[in-house]
Amino acid sequence: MTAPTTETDAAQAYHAFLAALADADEYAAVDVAVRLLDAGVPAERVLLDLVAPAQTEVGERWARNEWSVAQEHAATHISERVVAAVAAHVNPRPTRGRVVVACMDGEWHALPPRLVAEVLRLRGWQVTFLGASVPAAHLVSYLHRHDAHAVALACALPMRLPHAHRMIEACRRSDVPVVVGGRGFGVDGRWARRLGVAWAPNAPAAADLVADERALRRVRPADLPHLADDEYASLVKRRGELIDSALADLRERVPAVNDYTPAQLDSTVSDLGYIVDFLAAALYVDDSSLFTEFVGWLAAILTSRGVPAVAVGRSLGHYHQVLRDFPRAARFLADGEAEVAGLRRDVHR
Ligand code: B12
Repeated sequence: MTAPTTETDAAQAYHAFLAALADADEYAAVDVAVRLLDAGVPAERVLLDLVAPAQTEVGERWARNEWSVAQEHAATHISERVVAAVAAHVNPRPTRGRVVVACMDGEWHALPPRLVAEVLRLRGWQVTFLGASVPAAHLVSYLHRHDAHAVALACALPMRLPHAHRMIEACRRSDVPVVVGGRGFGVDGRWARRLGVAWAPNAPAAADLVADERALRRVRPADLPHLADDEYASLVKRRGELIDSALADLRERVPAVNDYTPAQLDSTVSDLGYIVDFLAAALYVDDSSLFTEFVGWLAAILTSRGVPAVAVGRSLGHYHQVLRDFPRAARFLADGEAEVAGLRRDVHR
């Protein structure tokens, strides 16, 4: 391959990389990355301009039901191999303090923070990457045993925000400054601000923040006075009962549900659970847009798999009825129902 000195070369490399992911050809994918490095492209750019956008595209293809879960898993595995190959190719020696990078408890999207970890390493930090789903107690005991300059915590799913907050607080109690990132905090980091923690939109910004300890510590406290209404806590307590009643309601109103295969039933129960979990997270940060964004996403995912958006609207309506004495939850559910109704209008236009 020729040196990617022009935009066209970079675009060609990206297409070759995506094609390698689509063919589950790890050798071709590693070749594309290594050739870019050999042509003088900085490792950081290979990670952020090749691997990161390709992974986002993998997600889009899965969401549109063009790629199966198996294809997504294969592609992600290859991207992980490529990140390891890039890291081994450059392999800088640390000259700065230790930064611990970890995923929140229950968070399995380890590749995005792995990219952040590699960028920090490239910039001279000694990085300990703890990977997916790290329980808060284990993270804290690790921080106590190792002198960390900072901890970087990743969250890809907004429904994990209440857990994220507990984890951030646990790190704070150990007096280690925290930076967070990932799609779970919102595209503009607005939910990180609500939780009172420094946020970075991408790996380079995270590296800049980590290098500026005063900025890292200069954050406004969490802003969660609404939690006093107990809606979040009650919803979490009633999770199982809510899902059971929503399923019973679906069985009664949509007879086809009674003929679902065990796998279809499983994903229906998961979706009913996601609705409760995203609603709980929205209540936690007191932001209806967290819930409506999720509803739009869920409707799109189901529609691309042949399930009409009206099914989501029906379950939202059920939860709305059951939770009518919870003013904030009822308002968020009404917003969600309006979102689904808007999507249906768009489809029929
Ligand atoms: C691969 C993948 C998985 C893999 C992860 C494997 C792994 N080793 O990482 C597996 C199969 C485990 C998975 C599972 C699920 N996934 Co998934 N996944 C993805 C996918 C396709 C790619 C993730 C990725 O690597 N992105 C590339 C990175 C580079 O992008 P990025 O997140 O924007 O990262 C940049 C910034 O956000 C920031 N950043 C990111 N992390 C951090 C951390 C710190 C500390 C900082 C400072 C900055 C920072 O810097 C990065 C680079 O500059 C995404 C699609 C997507 N758009 O990301 C879906 C996606 C995130 N997954 C999704 C879903 C729904 C799920 C599941 C719920 C699916 C299911 N039904 O089971 C589960 C949940 C599992 C869990 N509890 O965590 C949805 C989330 C939608 C939503 N409404 O929130 C997405 C968006 C797919 C989609 N298009 O719908 N997934």
